[in-house]
This record gives sequence, structure tokens and C-alpha cells, in this order.
Amino acid sequence: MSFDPKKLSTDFPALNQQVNGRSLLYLDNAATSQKPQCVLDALKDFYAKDNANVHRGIHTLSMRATAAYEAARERTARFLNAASASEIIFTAGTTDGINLVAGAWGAANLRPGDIILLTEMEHHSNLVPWQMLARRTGATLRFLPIVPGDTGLLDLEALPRLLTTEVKLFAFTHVSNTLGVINPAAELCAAARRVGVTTLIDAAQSAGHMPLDVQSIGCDFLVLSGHKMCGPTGIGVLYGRQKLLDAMPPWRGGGSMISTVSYEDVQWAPAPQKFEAGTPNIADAIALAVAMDYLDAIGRDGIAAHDELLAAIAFQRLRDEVPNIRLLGPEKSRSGVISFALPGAHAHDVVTLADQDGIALRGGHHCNQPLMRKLGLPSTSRASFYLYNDESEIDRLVRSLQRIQKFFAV
Ligand code: 7TS
Repeated sequence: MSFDPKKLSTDFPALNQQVNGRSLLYLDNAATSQKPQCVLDALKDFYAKDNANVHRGIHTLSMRATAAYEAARERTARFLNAASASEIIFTAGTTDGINLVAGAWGAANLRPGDIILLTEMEHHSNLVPWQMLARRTGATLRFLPIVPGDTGLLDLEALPRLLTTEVKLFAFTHVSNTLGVINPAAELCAAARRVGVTTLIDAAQSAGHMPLDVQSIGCDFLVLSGHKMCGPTGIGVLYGRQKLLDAMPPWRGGGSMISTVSYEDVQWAPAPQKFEAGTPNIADAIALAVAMDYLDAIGRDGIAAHDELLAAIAFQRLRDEVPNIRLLGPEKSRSGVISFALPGAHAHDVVTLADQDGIALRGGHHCNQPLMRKLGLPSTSRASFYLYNDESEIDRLVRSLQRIQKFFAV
């Protein structure tokens, strides 16, 4: 079956509306994706039919809810090709997953003098938790640079010099939410493994956009957000290699994460329960598994090829048809995230004017303030594509930006 974004777009009720008198063109997928009807139905069905708490009731609804929640964990393990479902922890999202690793693994494993290696393109959620951990433990941060210019590619030649024995963790984004760069995750993990460094991949922008196989990538931890891959908000996944999860202390304490408790003492449950204190986000986990089914029925290879094709066309057309535009990221082999600056126009004004044309963009620093400073930009505008966008929409984007540019030229 050939990839048909127009047909797929009919699965997403929110796309079928007018904004400022124009049909909505949603190009803010890097912030959050729209949700297909099957995901909306899964949420409604859970609350309408199976709603009960998990892991504690012996009554029928509780057993149904528990079975569906644990089936979602199994589904997630298959989605990521994890060796076992016990390597899958449900979180509130990418930010929550990174804070869990920083709070649990980091606090147990980092000492003064240790180094956390990041890249210069990390989202604040893969930077600030490590800064907080460094302050608590006496560890320090080190950054793998990007090459000079606007391609945003990592300077891989600098890696051997930076991956020294004091480095305990290398945490990096798979796909940059600002540059659209796809980092060579397997290559980076292999380099880290050669020197015994633990790895964490921020897959917020890659999950749901391309195949993800944690075993072939060879990472130790991987985090993602459901809401950027057709799933609900408030649910995410932390994959952790079993050996690491077993050795890690828990992060939050409470019900469901223990095996026995006395007034004085407590024994932890095994992973993943050890890391899921309290009532989990049951409905959203179940709906996320439905989103995974939806994405795999389309085919993640096809989605990746579609993203790449739209990005290549958009990059070329914006460069050729919008004079003086400054485009970030590489020209080819990139994700569907395209950031740009129009000289003389603030990104917030660009986004406001595009909204008048019914186009949803994002403008700002994209939670990437250090990178913006490095690039010498206060902010950028950003168009980000997904499976329901098509080539004709690039035409609309180009025309809108040309209109905006004329507006600022007077
Ligand atoms: N990492 C990357 C690479 C991201 O793009 C984002 C969110 C996060 C982490 C945090 O994810 P959360 O679900 O925990 O918030 N990025 C964006 C964005 O680019 N625009 O809005 C959110």
C-alpha cells in the first residue's frame, strides 16, 4: 500500500476544522501530534467499560484493567524491541523519564569528579535534570559540540577526546527538536560502550517517526513521550536495560512499588513496579498502545521516508522561494522538523501571522536556550511535519511566509 497522507488525515478529527476562516494546516507536530480516532475511542472505552484500579482488585473490572495495562507494557516492549516487558516503565513523559533516571540511577552512581556528557543541542528536559543532579552530587557536565555553521550536525571527531574514563553517562537526543538533525544513535552508543559509559537516548522526537530498536541501537536507557506519537498527553515510557533497573534504587516511594513494608522497613518490588509508585496512568497507557498499533499498521519505515521527503522538499522550496530566510539543520537525511528565521521578523510575529492563514507553527527558543545563543538567534519559527501532512501543504506554507515577509518589508 502506498503512503497516503490525505487518507490518513481523515483518521484525525482535530485536523478537520477551520481556523481563522481557513482549513487548519497543523505544522506543530514537534510540540505535540494530533490523535487518531482509535486513540480517542480507546480512552473513552476504558473509562466507559473497564475503569478500575490495577494490581490490587480481584473483581472483574480490576482484572480487566490490569490485563489491559500490562498488555500495553508488552506492546511497548515490542514497539521498542526490548528484551522483556519488565524493562518498560510507564512515566508521565520524556521529562519525567529523564528525571527518574537522574533521581534514581544518577543519585546512586555519580560521585564528585564524575562527568555527564551531553550534546550542545539538548532540549532543556535533557539538560536541566542533569544540572540539578550535578549540583547535588558534585559531578560536572561536558558537551559534545555541533560543527560550526547551521547544519547542526554533531562534531563526531571530538567524541573520542570527550568520552574519557571520568564520563559515567552520555545522554543525547536522537532527533533535535530545533535542528531536525537525526543523530547516529547506534554509533554514539557503540562509542560509549567501548569505554564503559552508560547511555540515555531522548527519543521524544524520533519515537513514532521511525523504527526504534533498543537492542540494535545498544542504549542503556531510552525515554519517549506518548503525546508526540499519536498517543495521549501525560503518558511516556522509560526503557531501561534489565541489569541497570535491577541495580537501581527507586525514585518515588508509595503504594505498588513495594514487596513488604513494616513500620521501620521496606523491601522493593522488582522492576518495573519498583518505579511505578501509586496509581499509574492506566487509561493513557492503554491508549498509547493503541497509538503504537496505529503507527505500526501504517509502517514506521514509511512514516520516516515521508517525513524525510517533506523535509527535503520544504527545505529546498523555502530556501529558493523565501528570500533571505535562514534555515537550520542539514539539507537532507533529516527529520520533518524545520526551524527558520526571517530577517526583521520576530518568530512570535511570524507564528501569529501564519495563524491568520490557518497554519499552526511554533515560535520561540523551543526549550533550547543555550543552542539559540550559540547560533546567535533569539528564537526561530518552526514547521514540523507528520504522517498526515502532504506536499500541497508546503505550498501553502511557502505562500504564507512570502506574505509575512512582504508585511515586514514595508
Ligand atoms: N526532548 C525533546 C527532544 C523534545 O522535543 C521535548 C519536547 C522533550 C524532550 C520534552 O518532552 P515532554 O513531553 O516531557 O514535554 N519538545 C517540545 C517542543 O519542541 N515543543 O514543545 C515541546
